[in-house]
Amino acid sequence: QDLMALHSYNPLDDLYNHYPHSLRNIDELCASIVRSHRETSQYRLEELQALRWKMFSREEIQAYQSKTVDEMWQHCAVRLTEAVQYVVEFAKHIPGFRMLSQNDQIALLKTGSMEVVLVRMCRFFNTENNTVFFDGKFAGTEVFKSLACGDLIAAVFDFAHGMCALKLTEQQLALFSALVLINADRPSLEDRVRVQRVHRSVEVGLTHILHRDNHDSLLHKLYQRMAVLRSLCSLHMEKLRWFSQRYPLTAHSLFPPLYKELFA
Ligand code: CLR
Repeated sequence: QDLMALHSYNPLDDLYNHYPHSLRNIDELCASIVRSHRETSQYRLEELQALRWKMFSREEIQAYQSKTVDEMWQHCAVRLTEAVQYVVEFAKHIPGFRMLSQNDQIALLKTGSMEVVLVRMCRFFNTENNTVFFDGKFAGTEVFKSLACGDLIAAVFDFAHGMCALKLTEQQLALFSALVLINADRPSLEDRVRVQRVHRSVEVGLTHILHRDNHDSLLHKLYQRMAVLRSLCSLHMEKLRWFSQRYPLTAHSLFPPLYKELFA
């Protein structure tokens, strides 16, 4: 009985014992996560590469800068919410995610979806001129001036820069995103053990991919990035609280429902 339980616990644990069937499971797990990432990533890398030098003109930048604080917040909240919706789709196709209770799926998305959006941001970032793809063109930090949270924007751009420096492949990025999302330390989880189990299998998958790519040393750096992500997201929440206090009406009636549901 116990042995059966142990065996069904997690076949991926056997990876480094070279059980052929577990290797196949890992490959399948990685393949599903990579497929899900690809199908929900909005733009292919080649497309973004081709758009790389499409920048906002001085007039367009000025138009963003002359928006009021609440207009610009609302605008960004809409953009962020779109990005979050793709992350929700991504999550649904991570093997094991749908098996979690609805409560736990929501708990993971509540704290993790913004982190995954920020991880994904590196695909949309041009390190040569520190710009991010936003509203169809590449935007520098000055475009976000009217949000009145320069420290958050600077930290987010910094993070994107650091992620780009790791030069992750799409597969590595897919597995890392899944690892960030399936985190057993999130508050208000019902079944931590089950989340931990899914987390472990994704971790084995990422380790496997990094090993195959001869990049084992990346794992440590990725764990460091996860700590930075956590602090960025609490800064985002702090700004959101500040904003909701100053502009309760916009926050209450003009923010997308999903944005409110996840972050408020
Ligand atoms: C991230 C990767 C997604 C596509 C995407 C959509 C919206 C972008 C986001 C990316 C990066 C961060 C972003 C956001 C819109 C506004 C936000 C540029 C590229 C900036 C940092 C402003 C945040 C403002 C909050 C404080 C409301 O697949």
